[in-house]
Amino acid sequence: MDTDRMQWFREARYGLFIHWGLYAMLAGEYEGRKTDNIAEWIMNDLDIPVAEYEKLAAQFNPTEFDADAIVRKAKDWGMRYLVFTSKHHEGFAMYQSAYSRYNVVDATPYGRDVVRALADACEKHGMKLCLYYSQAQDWHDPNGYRARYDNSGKDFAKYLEEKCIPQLREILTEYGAIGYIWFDTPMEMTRAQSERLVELVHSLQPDCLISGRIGHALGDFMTTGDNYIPAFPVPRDFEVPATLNGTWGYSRFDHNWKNPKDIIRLMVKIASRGGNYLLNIGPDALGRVPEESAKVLDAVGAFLRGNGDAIYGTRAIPPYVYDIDDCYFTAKPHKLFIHLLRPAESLELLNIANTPLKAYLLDSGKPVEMLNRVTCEGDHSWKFIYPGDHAHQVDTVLCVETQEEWPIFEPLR
Ligand code: FHN
Repeated sequence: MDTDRMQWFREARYGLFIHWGLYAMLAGEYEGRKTDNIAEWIMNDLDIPVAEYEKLAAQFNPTEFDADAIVRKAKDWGMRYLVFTSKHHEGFAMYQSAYSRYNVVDATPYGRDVVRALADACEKHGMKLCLYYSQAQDWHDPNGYRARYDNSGKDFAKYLEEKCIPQLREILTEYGAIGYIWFDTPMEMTRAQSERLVELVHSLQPDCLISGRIGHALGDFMTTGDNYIPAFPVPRDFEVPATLNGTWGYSRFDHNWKNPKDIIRLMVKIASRGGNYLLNIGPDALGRVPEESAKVLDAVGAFLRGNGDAIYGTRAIPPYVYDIDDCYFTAKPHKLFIHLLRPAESLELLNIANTPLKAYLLDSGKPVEMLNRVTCEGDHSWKFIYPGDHAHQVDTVLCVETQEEWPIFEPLR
């Protein structure tokens, strides 16, 4: 894989996903019926007819939406890129499209191009912009695929030629450099069709990456299942798309929020296995970010301000042989970061054969007492004594600078 094109992605490690479309207006309920699935699927799951669902556009007026504030927040939260749903499965474009009037500028009283507002704000604040585009499912277009429906009578090739490809061309030519296109749910697309989209993207923006959900393993990086994290270090680039509660689009019923501790733990696990964490917010009908999301992300942002060096730009390292409760490793050249996600006064690690140069708490730089010895069983042993005031941190990150570039984890003998 071309390393230069991938460089920003590998460094970033943490991105903001934004799911926003007409579904935000229903917020998980249509005509008194609640959906028991993710909120952005409500049109499909409650069988809302196209002619009814599209009426939502005539009321879409998110006067509280502030692209600049969201991008500033994303920076504050420590995110290094932002991914916005330019068109989700519902088929509604959140930018002005010449190929379908079913878009946020031409079909709503709001009349403003949301992708444009985000692109401008990203450019202003130095944030990498990426766009989600649902290339196969389009529940508004008569020839777009629809999960759990009979798609046999559809002319999918026509949909590709007349909507998907022209719209991709628009988002790749009108909004400046795009970090990647996040394709999703390829369904029955053939390999040739997926390849055609890959070629299109690369012909318009050679550096633009492609998500794993293009299908047929043609992505520049692998996309895991939603909220699924690999159990082991992965030898190729990957990203984990994930929710803060149980839905991507806004739902007024879902209050099952993860807490900052959950998120930090997941972030550390994902980084230690070599991946990026793409964490979602779902603004409501007025364009407001749910307060609960912001609160959690604020706390994670505070953690990253002190400990970001142990996440950004880290690389997957070989598995460590012992299972130490709540302990994970991340690394970059000559630095091994030891994350301990529980209170402790001390920690002993066996079978690390590096030559340590110094050990300190990452957030404060405070030196940590370290005993480096060989046990009578013949194993290397590192023992750390934590300063008392760090006993109750969510994640106490120790940095051990080592003479060798990468950790030397010894096998069991
Ligand atoms: O169907 C979508 C879903 O609505 C959401 O966009 C997620 C994000 O990864 N992707 C699909 C399901 O995997």
